[in-house]
Amino acid sequence: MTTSKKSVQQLAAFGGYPLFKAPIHVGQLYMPNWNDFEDTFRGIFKRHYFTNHGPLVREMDERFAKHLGVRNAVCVTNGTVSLMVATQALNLRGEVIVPAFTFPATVQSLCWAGLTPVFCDVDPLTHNITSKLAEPLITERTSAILGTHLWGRACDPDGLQSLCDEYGLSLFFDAAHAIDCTYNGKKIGGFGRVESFSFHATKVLNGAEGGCLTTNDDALADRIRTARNFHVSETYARVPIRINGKMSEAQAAMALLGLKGLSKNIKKNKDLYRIYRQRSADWKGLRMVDTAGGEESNYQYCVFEVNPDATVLTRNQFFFILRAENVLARRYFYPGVHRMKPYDTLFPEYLTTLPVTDYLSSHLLQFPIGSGISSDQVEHLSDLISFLIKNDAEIAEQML
Ligand code: T4K
Repeated sequence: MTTSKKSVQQLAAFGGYPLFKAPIHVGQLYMPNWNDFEDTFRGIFKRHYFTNHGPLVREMDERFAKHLGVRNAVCVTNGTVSLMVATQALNLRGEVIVPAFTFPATVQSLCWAGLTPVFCDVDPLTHNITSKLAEPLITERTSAILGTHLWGRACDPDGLQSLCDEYGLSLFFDAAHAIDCTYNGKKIGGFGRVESFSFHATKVLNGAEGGCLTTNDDALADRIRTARNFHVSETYARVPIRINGKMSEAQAAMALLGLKGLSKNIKKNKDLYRIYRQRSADWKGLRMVDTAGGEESNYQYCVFEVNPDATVLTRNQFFFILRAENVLARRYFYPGVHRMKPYDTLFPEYLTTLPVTDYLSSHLLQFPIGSGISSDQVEHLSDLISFLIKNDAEIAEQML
């Protein structure tokens, strides 16, 4: 049960009762059907086979490749290890151009491989790096560009591919947000040399943890399969170093059920996204970001931009007011990776060269969406936001 706010004093931030009794999260948190889960796990118990490329992992590799329409999918432990394995399989060296407006894993996977990240600013509309922004950063030390399809919106695949072809660079993508998103109507998964997905519990395809590399390059797929494990190798391609990045049977069981429920899950996201879009049409100072850009999307992230010219409430004030009401909105990605340790001291030059990244990281807010919340809850939350916007001056004054 929720009670709508009639006065500013009733806001939980000022001592009132929270709008929601239990916290509501931004994550997808898709739960498979319990009986299906039990059946799948019974199979694991019966086979006494838990890891090292078991039948469920192989099935997930095959099904995910088919689902995306790519030649190879290689499942791994998580989306971070996935990127680390990609750097080894691609045999990169020197510098890699990468956004700072992304989850830290995108950049840190490069550092684990001894590569130097070169931070590129992002486009204010798509929130992604582009060929135009990346080209001036290319030096003789550059070996690759790693783009993130942020919020599932494609990261200039054509422009970046032409640029990489021209300069002889490898292009790969962090597609952690982009399962079932398209570019020019084609599913993300086959762009660049390799794409890296995440099946984290908060993602649209929940493997509890898990990740996957997809590529149409068979030789590269062999190197990825070699790099993801130490002992039981299916392939004997040469890679600089290897890691235990294997997906377990338990993860594959969850991931397969996640794949089964994917379209239902995306439909739910889309329905909730529509409610937010309708309700936010007259929200002065809060603009819903178009994460689909006219393509198919999984609507995994519901992103709003706070416009300081149209409301006196800051992004952080919205964030703390909502937290008090048990709405655990998120400030992805704050701060930009260039402002995190160790990059702020290693590369202080970026503190002044990424204006769009800095703007976005201090003005965006992600609202709850996904299987864990209902349309009623989104309506109640929307009522609350409308109330905050209507009373922004009084609230801001009380927050001083
Ligand atoms: N590249 C990009 C662009 C990424 O966004 C990510 C991960 C990666 C690479 C790396 O992929 P992985 O190595 O993670 O596979 C979350 C996720 O942990 C992370 O996977 C994700 N991106 C990132 C954007 O969000 P947190 O720390 O902000 O959120 P977390 O895990 O606390 O979860 C969000 C909310 O969901 C919480 O309020 C609590 C709730 N929750 C979470 C979990 C895990 C639950 O209720 N149950 C749960 O089991 O990072």
